[in-house]
Amino acid sequence: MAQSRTLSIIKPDATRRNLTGAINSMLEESGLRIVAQKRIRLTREQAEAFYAVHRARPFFKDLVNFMISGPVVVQVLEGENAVERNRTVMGATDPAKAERNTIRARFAESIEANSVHGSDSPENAVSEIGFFFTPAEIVG
Ligand code: IDP
Ligand code: MG
Repeated sequence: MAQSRTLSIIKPDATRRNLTGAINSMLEESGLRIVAQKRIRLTREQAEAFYAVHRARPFFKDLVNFMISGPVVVQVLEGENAVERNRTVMGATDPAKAERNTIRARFAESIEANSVHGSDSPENAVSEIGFFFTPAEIVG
């Protein structure tokens, strides 16, 4: 079966509550493999660039402030249909609408502080992975 990759971010609300391991377990149980991972603090410039597609949205400034409010864990996940598989285990953006036993239903604090990011298409996955990782840092 063809393996593909996606970018995941464990957001500051989750690192603050020491949920990195719990979230990684759910990712692994869903069939994804963590093939690169690092804990970093985003700069404001990085957060603005990463979420540039949302620049015009009313929540943009708050979102950037939230994403730089604490450490994040950026990771590359590998598996079959990695983008879709990760979106499924993440759950809906709004935790109130997320399916039971998804990461967001279990852990998210709000629609903004929703614990995880996941790429939304294979094309965006490639560019988002390249935003944080060099090929040598990804060990499949
Ligand atoms: P996604 O993370 O499920 O792909 P997007 O629509 O791409 O959702 O939004 C990016 C991030 O922006 C969300 O994960 C969340 O942190 C934040 N966000 C999205 N919609 C809202 C909103 O209506 N209010 C506040 N923050 C939001
Ligand atoms: Mg998105």
